[in-house]
Amino acid sequence: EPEVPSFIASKVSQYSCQRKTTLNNYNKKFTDAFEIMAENYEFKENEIFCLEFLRAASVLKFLPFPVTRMKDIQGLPCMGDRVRDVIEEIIEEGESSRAKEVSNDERYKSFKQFTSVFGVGVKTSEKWYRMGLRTLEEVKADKTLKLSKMQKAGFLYYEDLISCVSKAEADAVSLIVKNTVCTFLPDALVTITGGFRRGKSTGHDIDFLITNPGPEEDDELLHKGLLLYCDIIESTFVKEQLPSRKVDAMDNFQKCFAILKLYQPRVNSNSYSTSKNFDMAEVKDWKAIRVDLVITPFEQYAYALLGWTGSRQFGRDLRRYATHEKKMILDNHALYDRRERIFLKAGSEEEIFTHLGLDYVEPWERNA
Ligand code: 8DG
Ligand code: MN
Ligand code: MN
Repeated sequence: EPEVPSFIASKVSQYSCQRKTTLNNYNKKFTDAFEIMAENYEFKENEIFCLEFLRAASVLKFLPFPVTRMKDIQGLPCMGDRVRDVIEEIIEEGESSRAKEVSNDERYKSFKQFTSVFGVGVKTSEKWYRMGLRTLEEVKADKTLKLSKMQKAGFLYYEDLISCVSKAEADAVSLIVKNTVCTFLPDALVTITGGFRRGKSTGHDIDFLITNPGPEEDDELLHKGLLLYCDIIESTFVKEQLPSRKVDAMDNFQKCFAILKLYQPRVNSNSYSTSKNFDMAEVKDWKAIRVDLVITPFEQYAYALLGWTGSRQFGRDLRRYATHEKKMILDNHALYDRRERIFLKAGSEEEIFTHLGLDYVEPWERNA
């Protein structure tokens, strides 16, 4: 057998938080098909089938070799009949007819376009689709639609926002955010989270976590200039409340889903900035970039960091593991032990893994 000898399929955990998943994926042709299937179920609000395909994709991303025969997936968790059918067809035909059907499906194509706009989710897409709208051109042409402030910004900066954010842009924005935050809060800690912390080289946005060590919190920070578009959500966290049990719970931090105006380096310079190049007034010398800013109280920082680093699937499995294997409840604010009826404090991600009885998984191994 050519396979890695130490690999034992039956020992692979069903929880991605017990696996180390880096960015090198030997099974992209399978996982791409699964992700299309999962997205289509998400558009149909079928969470069970959606998660089934996302979990299967996550298991194959972890495999240290490419699957070439059905025997290769024997004993692996999360390989239900629907998943196996897709794998079998890809092995035999090179592609999945189901995934192909979905990607050509009118409803899927419309939802894919609609949800590519910042501020448009499944609910809005459903509404537009029911109204008979099929493309973004048709949406833009329909003057009777009442768009939210977020959606208007989404259309206004559409081209910039669908182009990926590069690591260089993320680093440039990071400097700007750090400088700006530090003029208001000199001791603040600003950390990139999300995909860039997991080692990805591109992203759809840049995620930041901001905390101020020490007693006082600054809930004015987000209200101070700098942004092209900013939808500020005030903190709704209530002390002593139990962590949320929902699979995909939103947290209660003060946060801001923003669009930042990043001035591009001009011809003879190679530095990014947020101040204008006056000699190039006619050409657009900036790019709109999606930025998530999350403000967290210092004592919740480790939990927020773990939650916002993702991946989404890794976070889901951490919470599922806590609930089903440890009788604990985990969210982005806290970990609650239901047996002991206490909140478990943590000053680092390592401590949270220890509380859960899990081996530590580095951020770049959380690409589940
Ligand atoms: P990408 O931007 O490169 O596409 O990938 P990403 O960085 O992994 O995804 P993301 O959508 O920016 O989300 C980053 C992590 O933040 C993800 O694991 C889920 C987590 N997260 C929360 N709360 C929320 C929330 O309210 N909204 C979003 N979008 N993500 C959240 O913990
Ligand atoms: Mn992100
Ligand atoms: Mn984000």
